[in-house]
Amino acid sequence: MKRYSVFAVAREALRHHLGWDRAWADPAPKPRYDAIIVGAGGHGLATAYYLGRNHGIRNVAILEKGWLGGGNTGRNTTIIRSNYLQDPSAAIYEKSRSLYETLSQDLNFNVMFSPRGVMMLAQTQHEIRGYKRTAQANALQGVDTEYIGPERVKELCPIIQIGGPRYPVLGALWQARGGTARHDAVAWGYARACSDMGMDIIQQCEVTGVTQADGRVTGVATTRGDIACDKLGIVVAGHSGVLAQMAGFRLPIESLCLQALVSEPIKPCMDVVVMANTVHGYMSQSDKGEMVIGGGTDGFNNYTQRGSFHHIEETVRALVETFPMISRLKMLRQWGGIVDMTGDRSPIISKTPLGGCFVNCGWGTGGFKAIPGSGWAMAELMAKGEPGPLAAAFGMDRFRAGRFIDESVAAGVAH
Ligand code: FAD
Ligand code: PYC
Repeated sequence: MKRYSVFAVAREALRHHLGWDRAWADPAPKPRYDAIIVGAGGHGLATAYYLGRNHGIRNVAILEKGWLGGGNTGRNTTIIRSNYLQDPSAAIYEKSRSLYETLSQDLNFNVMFSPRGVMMLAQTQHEIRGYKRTAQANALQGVDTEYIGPERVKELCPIIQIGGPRYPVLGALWQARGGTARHDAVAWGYARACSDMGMDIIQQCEVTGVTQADGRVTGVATTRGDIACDKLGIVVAGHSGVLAQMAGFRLPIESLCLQALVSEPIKPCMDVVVMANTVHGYMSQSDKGEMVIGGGTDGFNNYTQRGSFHHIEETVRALVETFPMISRLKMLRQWGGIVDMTGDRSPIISKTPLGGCFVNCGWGTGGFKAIPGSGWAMAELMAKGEPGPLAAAFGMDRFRAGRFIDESVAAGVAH
């Protein structure tokens, strides 16, 4: 595949952009692969990419029932941070954040990583204590965060109303190297790199069954025929329970809808990301100028990708208190995605009771930021058959053993 560069852009500008290659191929499925990944979201594509790049396993298919990046990866509010409390979480999220720093260069695809800084507002005494504790834990973990006071919050984000009527801003947990990236570009960049390594990305191909013999996976049944494989990675977020059932085991996952909305584009007014977890809202400004807004999950399990009106109302009402200027904005679009929630709000990167079958799920409301680190860890698990240091704590056996990795506060999103 031709590399993207300033010279390539100049050359194509001179010939009416007729010389670009397709970013990824559209192959028919082969009868057999060394490894199959189900789900062409960010986590599935990143897993395939690091299987090829780090472990030399390239006879790989990524099967996607819809279009690549059309699940939560293309529906999220793109916040990237690593300010988690527990050591295993800080390790994988910080690995991920650091991979984001050079992802555009690694993939030769501009993922528009923007380390503009993320703040989590403290609006109660309880949050002040919680975020100070997190800042101290992060210092020990080598994650660069700090607790800042309200004046600094106002300086970093002038459109905030510090003295809100119900929930004044008392301070914030600030991560200067957190930020955002373009979500579609992350999926597209990994897809292009996978295709360039000779991997097959097969869209419109739904996995409908998992075949097995003598306790090991042998392949999958799909809407485009049966495909054999030695190893299977299930990376389907909100549909993890469905795939696990096909493979014959159960997962401690609940599927819920999380929704977001964007306003009409306005002039630049906010160059940091703000999460206000007590009032259930978070906001950033996209490069197009839209205010990108999200709230909490629906209060009931479901598989719709729509969301509900009362949540939009609650989110906007809460944010208007902290950002009065958004009351004047028209909202343009709203959508939902099905997030996969575990009880401890931490992911599962694990072997399963079925030999050769591995699962990566449970990223819930917070897995966009984790895509590179999760792909790295899942590829290592699939290649070696055992988890490496990044994934070791995230096995599904922790729910049986009671070794929870409680991140319900760091998850930062109401659920
Ligand atoms: P997905 O992108 O959902 O990919 C899974 C894929 O599997 C889908 O494309 C699906 O079609 C496919 N699939 C399912 N079943 C089958 C089958 N049977 N056969 C074949 N393919 C199948 N995270 C953050 O870090 N920061 C945020 O700001 C943030 N905001 C969010 C806002 C919203 C509104 C939502 C919904 C999520 C948000 N998240 C955020 C969470 C984040 O989006 C997800 O954790 C992450 O994108 C999950 O990626 P994935 O690759 O695991 O899943
Ligand atoms: O995990 O940072 C996060 C997040 C923000 C909005 C949704 N998830």
